[in-house]
Amino acid sequence: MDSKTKTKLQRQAYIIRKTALETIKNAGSGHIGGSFSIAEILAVLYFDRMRIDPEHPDRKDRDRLVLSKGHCSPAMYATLSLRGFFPIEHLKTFRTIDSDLSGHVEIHVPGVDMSAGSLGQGLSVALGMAMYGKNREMGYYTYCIMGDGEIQEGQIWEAAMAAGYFKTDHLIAFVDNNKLQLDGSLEEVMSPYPIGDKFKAFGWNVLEIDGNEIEQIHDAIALAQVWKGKPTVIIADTVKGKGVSVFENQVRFHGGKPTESEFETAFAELDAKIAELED
Ligand SMILES: Cc1ncc(C[n+]2csc(CCOP(=O)(O)OP(=O)(O)O)c2C)c(N)n1
Repeated sequence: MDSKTKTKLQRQAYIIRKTALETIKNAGSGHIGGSFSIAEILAVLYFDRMRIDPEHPDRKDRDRLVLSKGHCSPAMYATLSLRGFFPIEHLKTFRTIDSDLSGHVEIHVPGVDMSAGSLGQGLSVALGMAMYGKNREMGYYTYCIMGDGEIQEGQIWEAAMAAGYFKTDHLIAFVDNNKLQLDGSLEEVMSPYPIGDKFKAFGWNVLEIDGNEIEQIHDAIALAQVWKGKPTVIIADTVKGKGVSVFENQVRFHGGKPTESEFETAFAELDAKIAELED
């Protein structure tokens, strides 16, 4: 990857964070930590690797993405609006009663391939989409983003077992390994580690990367796309709340609301980063 593209995508990740935070501030609620940890993954997917067409969000040969950790809708909706699926203005309706932009991702929104919010279900759905495409040789890839806390759910492992058994290449899953869940660290609550060995045991290719590093995300996806006969899981080591000093690694910002001064600090830091990454 050339350095210009890398800087462009890094900047895009920070624009996603800023747009997500504006959306959350306007609504008065929304999940910051897990939205911020996946900003680079979304930037690389939606602004580089995915075959998508915002003018025709339902075209049959598009790549699909299931945001299984559906509470991270602020990042997803920011990404989709910035990519042109719907007007950025529409984000102002987030979490209002008549809006399609609810607190967890909804399939009615252009660009969203699956509703999610009840954790643990997304990998099963992504597997179904991937098998459909593979059996019909449609050539598209299906991506799934899961939380590291989310993989405590049993249904994930049923899907993992089936995906390995059916040799479902074209299925590329991410585990957003930000090490925190709703009310503490994974180690304190119920450790799923070592995650890679568990997926390997079910017949997956396993890649472990720094999930806030653009180039590593890009290269892992490119590698996963050429592997045949196995699904791939990319275990993305990330920081919850990444990019803003007051949010990083703070369990309070899983879903908690910042104070006015924390919002101010956050926007100042995000603006500085976006300016620093300017062409
Ligand atoms: C089945 C289910 N149980 C509980 C919840 C409430 N919940 C929302 S987010 C969350 C924590 C998820 O942790 P993780 O997957 O690590 O998410 P992240 O840190 O990336 O935000 C929980 C328990 C839920 N949405 N679904």
